[in-house]
Amino acid sequence: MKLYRIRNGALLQGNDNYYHLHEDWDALINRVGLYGYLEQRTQEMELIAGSDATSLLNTQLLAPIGQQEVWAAGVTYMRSREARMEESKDTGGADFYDKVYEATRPELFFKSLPHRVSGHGQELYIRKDSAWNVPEPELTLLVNSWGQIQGYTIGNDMSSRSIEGENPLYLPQAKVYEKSAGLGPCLFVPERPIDPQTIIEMSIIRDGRTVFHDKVSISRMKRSHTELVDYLFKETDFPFGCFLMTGTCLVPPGDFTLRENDQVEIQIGGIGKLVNHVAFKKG
Ligand code: DO4
Ligand code: MG
Repeated sequence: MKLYRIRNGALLQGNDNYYHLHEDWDALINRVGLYGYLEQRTQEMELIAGSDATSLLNTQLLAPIGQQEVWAAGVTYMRSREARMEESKDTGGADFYDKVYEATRPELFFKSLPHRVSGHGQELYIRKDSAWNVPEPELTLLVNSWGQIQGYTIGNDMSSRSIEGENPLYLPQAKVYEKSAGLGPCLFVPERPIDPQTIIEMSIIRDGRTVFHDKVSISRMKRSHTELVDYLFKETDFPFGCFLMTGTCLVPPGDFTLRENDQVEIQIGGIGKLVNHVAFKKG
């Protein structure tokens, strides 16, 4: 099942039918047994026409987030470990990435408050004080207050590799700034955990041309989703639940940096496609 956040509630898509739920988003998504609840709602609710659903999605779609914090895991794939070691080798930071890839405790960092998140079709920013900027396509978990994974969405962990590479202590500035996190287009709420063979794919389009394209299976991740969630919830409460980005495996070549007006398209099997265009913060 897919759940879209729209201005006036939520749009539920199940078995190719659409239902308009007039419910508070935070209460709706932060529940035990979200799949079962949505399935029950499809029995009770009246269907809405496909054309009405399309028009709601075209005009009222929001990022699928209410009051949840967004967290992220890092160096969960070998490709990220290698890229990070390369970018920080001249400044002596490389060892940290190698160690965290092997360590029992994962790298988890705070990524975003809800107001800095962009949804499908909205802008994402690159920093003006950074010369090397990349998108990071990441399967993102929706976790309820009880630490249970209830759904999945597509995340873009926008990053400044020059700032992070200069010194690992600059990580928060490389990762957290206005419009540095993309989430959407919907929450995918399956009956069972997502298929490990699921493919994540990214294209970057510049002036109508594809300048980067690659794809990978999420089965290449070193850690399990539950392991990441268990660490995140060890000493931290999430009254509204939270989102957890699970790390990137798709890294453009070292000489690639994002430019204004680039279009970033991230696709994950079962969820859909998240499209954002790149801009600078105004002012
Ligand atoms: O350690 C830096 C960040 C890593 C990250 O964001 C990733 O691997 O996706
Ligand atoms: Mg990342």
